Amino acid sequence: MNISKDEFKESILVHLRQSLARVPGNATDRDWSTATSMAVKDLITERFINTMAKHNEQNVRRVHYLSLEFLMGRLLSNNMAATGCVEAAKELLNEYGVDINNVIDEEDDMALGNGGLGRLAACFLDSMATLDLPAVGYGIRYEFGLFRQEIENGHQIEHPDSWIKFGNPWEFCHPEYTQTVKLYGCIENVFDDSGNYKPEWTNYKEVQGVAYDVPIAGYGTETVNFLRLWESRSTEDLDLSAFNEGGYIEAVSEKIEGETISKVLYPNDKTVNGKELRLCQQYFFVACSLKDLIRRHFRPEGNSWANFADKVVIQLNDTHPAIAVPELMRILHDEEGLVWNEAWAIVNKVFAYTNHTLLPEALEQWSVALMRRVLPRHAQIIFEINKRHLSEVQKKWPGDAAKKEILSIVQEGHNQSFRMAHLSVVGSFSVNGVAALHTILLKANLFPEFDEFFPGKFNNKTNGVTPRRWLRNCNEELSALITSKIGEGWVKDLSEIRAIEPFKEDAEFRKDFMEIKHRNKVKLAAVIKDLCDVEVDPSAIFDVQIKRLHEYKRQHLNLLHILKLYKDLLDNPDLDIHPRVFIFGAKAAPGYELAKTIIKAINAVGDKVNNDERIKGKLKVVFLPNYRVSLASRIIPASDLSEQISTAGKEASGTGNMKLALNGSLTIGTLDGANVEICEEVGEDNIFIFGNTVEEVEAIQAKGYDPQKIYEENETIKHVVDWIGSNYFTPDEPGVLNSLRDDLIYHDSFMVLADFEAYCEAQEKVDAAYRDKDKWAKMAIVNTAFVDKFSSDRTISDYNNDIWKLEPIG
Ligand code: 26Q
Repeated sequence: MNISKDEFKESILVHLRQSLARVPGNATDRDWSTATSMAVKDLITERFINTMAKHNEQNVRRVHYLSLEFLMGRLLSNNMAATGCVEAAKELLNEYGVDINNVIDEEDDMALGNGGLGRLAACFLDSMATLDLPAVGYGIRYEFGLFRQEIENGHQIEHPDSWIKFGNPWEFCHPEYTQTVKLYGCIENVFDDSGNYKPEWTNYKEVQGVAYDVPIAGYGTETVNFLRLWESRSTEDLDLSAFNEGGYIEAVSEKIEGETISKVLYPNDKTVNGKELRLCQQYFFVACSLKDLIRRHFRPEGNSWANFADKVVIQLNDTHPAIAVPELMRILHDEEGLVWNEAWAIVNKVFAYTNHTLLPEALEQWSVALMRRVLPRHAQIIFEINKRHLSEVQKKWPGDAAKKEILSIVQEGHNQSFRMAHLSVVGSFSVNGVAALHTILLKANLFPEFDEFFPGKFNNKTNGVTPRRWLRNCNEELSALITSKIGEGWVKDLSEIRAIEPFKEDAEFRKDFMEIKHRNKVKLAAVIKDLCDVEVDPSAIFDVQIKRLHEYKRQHLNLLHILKLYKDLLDNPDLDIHPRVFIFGAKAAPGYELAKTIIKAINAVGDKVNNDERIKGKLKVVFLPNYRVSLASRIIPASDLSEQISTAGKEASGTGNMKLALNGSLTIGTLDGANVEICEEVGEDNIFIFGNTVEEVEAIQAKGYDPQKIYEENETIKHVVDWIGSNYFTPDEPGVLNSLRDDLIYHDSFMVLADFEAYCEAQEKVDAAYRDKDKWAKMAIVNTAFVDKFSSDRTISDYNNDIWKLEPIG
């Protein structure tokens, strides 16, 4: 803190009184939360001002992280830790009989993202600031983030998430940075005096973007970067003209149209459906951000387009902001008058693209017809980029039409469309995957021709998570234990945590480690009681699967195993298995029927199992509603077993796997995504790997996968699949789970049945290992000690050394 403890405590009281018009006697926990946040924000603001002054004076090179999603979660606890004022805040609140934990719990999650990709962006902001790198995040200030999930009668019900209804104490609104963006209209072919083509964009609609900044405080450093989120507004002109013609109501509804753009986050995280509003969102935030960073570039004297690429690098978080490539071409060529090749040389030095998926249904394509309507000039520019790209292809592979078709940005056919991944690869100087296996598959399966055409462009950056949020702040007791043994250096340099590994031989340490896990489980049990009204025994194995609901992630494989155990116990109530609590947290995309059916199935099985006295409480199945960042911080420290059971080759990386391992939860998983690297780090003896490998999956598919054959030949599988499809679990809603049964027998696109037996065997090994308390403790300690590679600080250092090449500004 750069003010005294007493001054900081006083500041909370001043904010309570002067910003909120409250006194301690009538302040609610929400008021205390806001007042405390404001006092912490003041601390951060001083550093923010200093950081920005330094960056501007030194005319630094910056990275601009463009992302449609930032899943920030809550900020108070992190920001207190970053500025070292936790103790002071606790003291002040205590003096007024207020529990700091209740105050922290008042904050609504900033849920401006779907899942892994959005949370990764948030972890990266934390690491970039902590490593003193000049970085700006750009995104959208959605009025409604990811929907709030309620479970009614076992079904997912979506509600709007109005996270700013009480205001957002962390942001600064900057109307002076408002940008105006054009959409729709047409392009007039105009030629200037010298006969040069000067396309003119006419008949467009305008919308404004208002900037809101959230300061991002590095941990244990003075650096404070910012996340700039754009909110859409109607331009005043548009209102006025309609108003003057007497069209008041029309003017107001036009206004609503303008504001629609930043209204709501699209809740699907895999299937892309080419919706017009989504394209408007993408262009809106990209156009505002580019204008904003160009304005910043030209502020210091001496900067020009000639040194733009020396000062600016832009990281594209998947293809969602890929329209930035033609937009920068448009600015440089149409507005700034650079010739095409000069403009393209700049563009190609500025952009780098991160791919997060191999699933074909998740690769973005925009229909040419839609693009022409919404962004007519961009459609032309993409065609021009493609024409020049294909002429290079022609030089390398003369006359090879097949190569051109594969490498083209344009997908021909009755619905001609733009392949945004191809546009991103062509427009960027770096393309990276997010885990070693993912990058191998990216090069070998998704983009082999591109890899050949652009040698050296593809590279790997294995994901990571911030140890501040995902160990230091979510698991205070374990953090204190670690710090008591090896000091607190690990919080900023996670490689230091390896020094706790030798303590696995220390009986006292093992006891402390496992007692902390137990206390975390006791706390989670209270949450489960509160949210699900189910009593669970903290000495049971807490078996956790928390992630978006998707067939490829195979929550239904987990469920089939639960059914097998349930049947085994009904057949033999004295069966000697260690009691287990199966814990799920997952949101399904609202239009994804099978995913929603799986949620219903989990809840239906839970209802039955949890109330069946015959099995003597040996199994509990709970589905925690409204899984989100703040709930993850409570589940993860209490987990014994981490379910990472996607079909090999389908999960690009996973990041929950890293958070759970870091908190001493053992992984049961396939050789997919970053699981492969977790296995390398912790060693095969400290992880439960099972199932078909990528090569085996490919071989089975090549031969023709036949789930029906497995179903008919394997008695256990037949039994559990039929059981799910019967009305045993859903007597009040006959047939609701039929689609799940039928899918498994007739499609099973993600090979659940093919991995079922191997999964059950691996689960038996888990059961056996858990009975040996010392062995389990050692394994858990090794996991915490040896996953330091998965710190997002390491990931960001790699991005910086290989791609961004920024100087840290201390
Ligand atoms: C695209 C177009 C239209 C509407 C929505 C979307 C959309 C939105 C979000 C598409 C994809 C996403 C999110 C993808 C995602 O979260 N991917 C995950 O990224 C993580 C971080 O790299 C990986 O760890 C996960 O493996 C990957 O699934």
